[in-house]
Amino acid sequence: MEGGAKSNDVSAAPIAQPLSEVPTDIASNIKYHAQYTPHFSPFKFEPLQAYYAATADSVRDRLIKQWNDTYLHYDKVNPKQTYYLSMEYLQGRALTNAIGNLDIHNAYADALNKLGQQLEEVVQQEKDAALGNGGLGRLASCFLDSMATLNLPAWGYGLRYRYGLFKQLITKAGQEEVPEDWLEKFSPWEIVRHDVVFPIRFFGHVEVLPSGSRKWVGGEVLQALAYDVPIPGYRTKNTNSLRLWEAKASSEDFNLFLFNDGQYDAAAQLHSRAQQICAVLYPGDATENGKLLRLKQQFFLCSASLQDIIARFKEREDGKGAHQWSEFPKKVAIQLNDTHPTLTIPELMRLLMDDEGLGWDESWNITTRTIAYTNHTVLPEALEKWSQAVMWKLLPRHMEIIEEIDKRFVATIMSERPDLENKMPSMRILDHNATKPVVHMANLCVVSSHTVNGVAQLHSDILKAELFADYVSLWPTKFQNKTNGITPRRWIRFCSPELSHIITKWLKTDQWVTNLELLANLREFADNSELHAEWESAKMANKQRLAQYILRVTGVSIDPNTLFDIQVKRIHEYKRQLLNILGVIYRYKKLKGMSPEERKNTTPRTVMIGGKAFATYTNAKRIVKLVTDVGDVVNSDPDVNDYLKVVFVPNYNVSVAEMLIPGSELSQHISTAGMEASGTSNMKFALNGCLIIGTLDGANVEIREEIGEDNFFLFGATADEVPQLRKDRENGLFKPDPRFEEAKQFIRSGAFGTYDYNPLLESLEGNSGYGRGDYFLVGHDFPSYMDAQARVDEAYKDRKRWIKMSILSTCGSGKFSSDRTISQYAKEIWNIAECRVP
Ligand code: T68
Repeated sequence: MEGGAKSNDVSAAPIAQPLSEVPTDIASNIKYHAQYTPHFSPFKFEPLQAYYAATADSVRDRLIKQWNDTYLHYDKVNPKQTYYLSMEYLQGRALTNAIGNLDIHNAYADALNKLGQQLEEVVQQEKDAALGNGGLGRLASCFLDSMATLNLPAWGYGLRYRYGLFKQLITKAGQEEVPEDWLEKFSPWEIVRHDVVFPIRFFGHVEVLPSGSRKWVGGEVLQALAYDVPIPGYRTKNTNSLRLWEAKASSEDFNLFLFNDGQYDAAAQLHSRAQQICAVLYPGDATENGKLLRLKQQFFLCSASLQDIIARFKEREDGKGAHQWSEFPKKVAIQLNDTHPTLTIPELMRLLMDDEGLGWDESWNITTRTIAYTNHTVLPEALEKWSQAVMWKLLPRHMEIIEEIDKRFVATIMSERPDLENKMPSMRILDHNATKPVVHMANLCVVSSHTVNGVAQLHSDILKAELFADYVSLWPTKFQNKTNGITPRRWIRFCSPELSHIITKWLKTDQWVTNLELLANLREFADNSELHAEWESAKMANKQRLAQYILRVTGVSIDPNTLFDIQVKRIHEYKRQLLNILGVIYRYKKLKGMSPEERKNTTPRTVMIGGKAFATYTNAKRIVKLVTDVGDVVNSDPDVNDYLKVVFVPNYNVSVAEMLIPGSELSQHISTAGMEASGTSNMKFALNGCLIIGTLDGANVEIREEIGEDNFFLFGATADEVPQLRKDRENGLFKPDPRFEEAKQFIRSGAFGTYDYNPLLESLEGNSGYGRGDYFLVGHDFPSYMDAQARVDEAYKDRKRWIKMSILSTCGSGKFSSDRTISQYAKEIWNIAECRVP
């Protein structure tokens, strides 16, 4: 489309409803929606109605205006655009973020007041959009925020799961999972695009046409229908899109004959198979589940997104005459968020060759210049491998293409680098020798992408030295690092307005919200007693708010005058929540043995642990149970109550994080070195002036560099030492610290109830084996962990020192803005530039 609006375009027509920022006008707009957008009865105006029927709809009006302007502008300028493909987005709530980004927070608060409602209460009505498992999904959402804020022409693509990540209930039995029905009523933030529908084929076979070209036919064909979610940038008109696909069957697939014959299920078979595709989010983090369905989901995302991208490319280029395929990589950058959307590679090849008639070489050239891949893990069990047999059945044409990519890759190596021949088994995409041959998705990504990146410096170094070492000698410039980041809007500006105002006051500007490096300028006030007082009182307000929340959701009363010590993340053995709770158990035992006078010299702590365990990950669930059992005993023990409380925070999600992080003083990022690719909550805590106790793992390394080693409580083995320590252990050379033995013995003694903790404790015993032999080195790191905790206790007693360290944590967090990360992707991988809506 050339030069903006088409003749039949109504988007630019004047609208009667002005998008005013005057509270009385906003209130009237809210009332208008309460009456004329009838989701609920207009005669009741309670927080739920105020949220759904009015505020979100009213805010959405504004977003839609900006959204249309953005789309038209990108259409007109036709810049190179990035498409971020991810199976997961952990968006959380949208309302606070939208009115914050649009800079109309106060106006909406006032308007709601006029209608007898409190904005704080209204925003709580929104359910989290939890279309992700953890860090990888939340990163994708932070990236969308930064791409819009930086005015980058970039879209996210994902799936519209009916049920997102499960809701976690904590009962006597431990964790229980129930479906999280985020669409129970509806989401006011999505707009269905009935005109954006693409066919998606599964199964079938390959036909050779008389011309010699090949065509994928038969099987079953479903429809992908687009739902768009607006992604507003901060204080900019640019409003990008997150396009989520939903699977549908068409009306022709409904068999009226069978239905009339009373065979109701058979009549709607394809409809029910379509529903399954987007029914649930894959339970991620290293599990083996619902293989075929997961593969269908992945292909669904890849095929729908590519058809959409190609259609847009053609439309924009044809406006300039006719499209040239050689232009495609100059207009389109595709980023694969881990290997989950790998099928983008053979699908793009197929669309170019079989539908567009291009040859192999040209298609390969276009594909490899378009696609880049981000790796998020080195855990072997999380590296995707798909059964070749399953792939041949579901995607026969794609398997032909993958075979050809593999064959050509092998041929190139043999002719150009015969020295790498013995590396072929680990470098090849297909393994033919195994009894159950698989496709190595990470290898397919490395071979077919122009750039591969890790998510923190240490992780990227490990990728180059280990997982992808053989490819590095082949393509030394293909590998990059892009240290993760977080959006400062959601993760401080909106979740901690108190601290944000103080920062703005002392920096005399609020520019830091989009230029986080400016936080470094606070350093000159790090000893200023006035700043200290303000800082401490903001932290205290956040702690009080958190204490009220904990009381409400757990019934446990915690004292804001104690040290708030938090570990929140998915429950996994490598993240070592077990190390944390063993430390707590040891602390409890020591407190019990002290006189009341001695106890008074200790630093009182409230330890909060939260996170979801994958439903069939038994040891992770045992850890949840242990934390709750320890909490029950400790919290009802009057001897220690003033000095220690232990809380399991249920149903950890984005909104809960927004409550916890601002109220934290110490947070634990204590994974076995080399196993956490980056971590991103460490950045959120540090930004909010929370000190970190941690290992030299993932982004911890860079955070410590930035905020200074004196302000970081370091312990534990380094990534280099880990392999040797495991070997030593196998050779019986490990000597456990008596404190570690004492803590385990205390659990065995039954101090925390009758639940059978032996299997969990056994994972720490023995000499070798995954799940045994203390693979995660809890025992090895325990003494240095306890020593680091003792340093924390001492530091906390010195209020002045602690507050200074807290301020310095915030000052040193400038690097960890996702704006920085995204600028680097834009320059160094995507080659895209700002395209600001005037
Ligand atoms: C996380 N990965 C990394 N994976 O663990 C974390 N896995 O260190 C890093 O900071 C973050 O990615 C962002 O880079 C995940 O969250 C998954 O959730 C996942 C999902 C499906 C399959 C496998």
